[in-house]
Amino acid sequence: MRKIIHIDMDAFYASVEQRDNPQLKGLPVVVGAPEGRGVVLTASYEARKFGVRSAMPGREAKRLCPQAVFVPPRFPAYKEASRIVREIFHRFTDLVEPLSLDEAYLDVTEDKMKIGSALEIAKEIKRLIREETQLTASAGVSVNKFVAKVASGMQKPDGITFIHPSKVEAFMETLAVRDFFGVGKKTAERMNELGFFTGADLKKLSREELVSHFGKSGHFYYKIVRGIDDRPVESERETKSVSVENTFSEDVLDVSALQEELTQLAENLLRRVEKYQLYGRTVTVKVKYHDFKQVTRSKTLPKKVREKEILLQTAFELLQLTEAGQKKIRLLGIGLSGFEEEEDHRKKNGQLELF
Ligand code: TTP
Ligand code: MG
Repeated sequence: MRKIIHIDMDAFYASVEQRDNPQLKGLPVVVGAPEGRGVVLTASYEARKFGVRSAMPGREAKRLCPQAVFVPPRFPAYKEASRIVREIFHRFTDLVEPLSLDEAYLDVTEDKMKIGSALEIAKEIKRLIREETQLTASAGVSVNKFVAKVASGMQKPDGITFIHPSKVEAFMETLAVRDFFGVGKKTAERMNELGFFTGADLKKLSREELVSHFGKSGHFYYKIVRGIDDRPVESERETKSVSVENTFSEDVLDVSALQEELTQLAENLLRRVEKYQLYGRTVTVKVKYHDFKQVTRSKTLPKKVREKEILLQTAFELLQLTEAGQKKIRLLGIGLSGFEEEEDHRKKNGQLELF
């Protein structure tokens, strides 16, 4: 039996703004612009009372809550808070999987401090986060990622929710499908239309029925409604590469169409790289031809790749080293690896701070 914690900072960007500008404390704060085409990145809990939500147009937020204080985002401040929080996690375990700047899974089945109780560890982490960043986080504690993640959202803000191993299956039965993490709004609506409202409803279906209704995800639903989620917590250090790929609906010969696709893929890749803060020096292009033969071409650059132009230029060069244009292609992928230097850099930073 594993011990998994999911931690998620409360109203993260807005809380950092309230911390750094005490005049904002207790006020409805919206991170984002009130006009133009901008969207709300997040809102303080005071602003949420008025219905303001992430991803909503700024103008709508302004209409719902005219007295809200709008502030532009300050990403360096959020990254710094995130770095401190991650450093706290690593005092307890190296099995830390960040999902974004403000949330992570931790596997504390074996914890470095020999505390033993996952609930106690989560309490201690929350206390340290508050002490060292003046921010609050919510935690979910259970036996797998799925339940821990759902649990962390149940008593926000500043909450802690423990789902005891013996209660996991019952927890999944009563959970509404719209609260299933990973089930989008559309799928949840479809489930409701079919008469499935809770985990217990889904549990009545066979694996085959779930797959016929929901495709591949059916396999996951089959297990999760029984409280089973074996996905490991994958730590950053184990991440050897970040990649994205796409299979064309029809095989492609035209090089400019391939370049167009690479451009799209490069944008998606950089979004991921940014999200996980994993900058690598090695660019890889993967090509699968119409006959399913596959080749990869790689190039290691002198510096970590951060800019789209450099990534694309390298990817185009690598594409030329394949049979693109001569042989039809069914799949195109692009990846980044070689993060070691960045890790060293992090270690060095850590040492500098110690002295
Ligand atoms: P979340 O954890 O989803 O939200 P939150 O931390 O603001 O609030 P909660 O207490 O409900 O966890 O996202 C973390 C940060 O990511 C959030 O502060 C801002 C950013 N973000 C966006 O920029 N756009 C989005 O659509 C969402 C959902 C978040
Ligand atoms: Mg959050």
